Amino acid sequence: MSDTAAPDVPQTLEGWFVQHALYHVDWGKVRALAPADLARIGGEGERWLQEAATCGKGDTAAYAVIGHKADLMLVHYREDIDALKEVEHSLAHSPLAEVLLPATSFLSVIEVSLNEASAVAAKKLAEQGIKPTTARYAAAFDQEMSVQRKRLETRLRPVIPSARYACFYPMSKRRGEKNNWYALSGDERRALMRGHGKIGHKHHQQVTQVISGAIGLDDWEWGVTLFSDDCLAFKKLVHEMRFDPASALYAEFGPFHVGIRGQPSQIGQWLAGK
Ligand code: FEC
Repeated sequence: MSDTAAPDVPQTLEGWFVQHALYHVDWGKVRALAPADLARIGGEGERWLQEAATCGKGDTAAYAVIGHKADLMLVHYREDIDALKEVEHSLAHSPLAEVLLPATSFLSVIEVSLNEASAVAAKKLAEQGIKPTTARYAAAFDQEMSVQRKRLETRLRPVIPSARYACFYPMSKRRGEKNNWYALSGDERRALMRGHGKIGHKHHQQVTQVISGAIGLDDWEWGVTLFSDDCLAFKKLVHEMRFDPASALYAEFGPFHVGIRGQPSQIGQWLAGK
């Protein structure tokens, strides 16, 4: 998106591309494997995960998912969509894939909103009498946005938080006949997001959230990934947000997936049921 778009269209910065890839394990097949084959798949799985996690530009983490929606969630952060395809393809051709069945996946890109910052910049320029349609305005606005980009770099390209638990779900903003997020004014949306941020901030010591935008990329508008060492903190945060108007009136949610972080060295033991 251009930095000079109308200020009421939320400005965003984008970082890593993200894939949440969920798989079932074919446990019947795993149980029927000869011990040597199980050891080979476990060893190759460890090697593959280790390589994916240390690829240099991005990160990969594995989670054992609780419940029947999936068994394994892989979260990949990569520089671009091509690199996401590469990691997906390399898994499909690895021995680990012999015991995996795809469950679902979600494609998005880490997003930081400049909704507040761009409104402040636009106001500042208006106060200086710089008109929005002029080249001077475009240059000054771009300058401000590049300052923000530098400030937010570590949030745009993070390492996957090392917390023990992750909670992932997709969501969209409601476009109902009565409550339509996209028909609100910029000021109304900013006020609602301020309220949202305030509630979120109360939980920021227990939960790290990564918001990734999926408009034009997948079936929901955002991916929400929460990381915490206390999985009850997910319930407390999401519950409190349900009462906040930004969620109560304007949010639609997809399926929730909660997983326990596993290290590459654990995958062989995990497949063996230990
Ligand atoms: O219009 C948009 O920009 C929507 C993008 C967006 C979605 C979203 C959903 C959730 N968040 C959740 C947790 C937190 C926590 C903090 C927090 C703060 C923000 C800010 C923006 C923002 N969130 Fe959000 N959230 C979205 C955008 N959120 C903007 C404020 C500034 C910033 O941090 O970038 C507090 C973080 C901190 O202070 O350290 C925690 C959760 C959801 C899912 C909604 C639900 O009801 O479950 C949880 C989409």
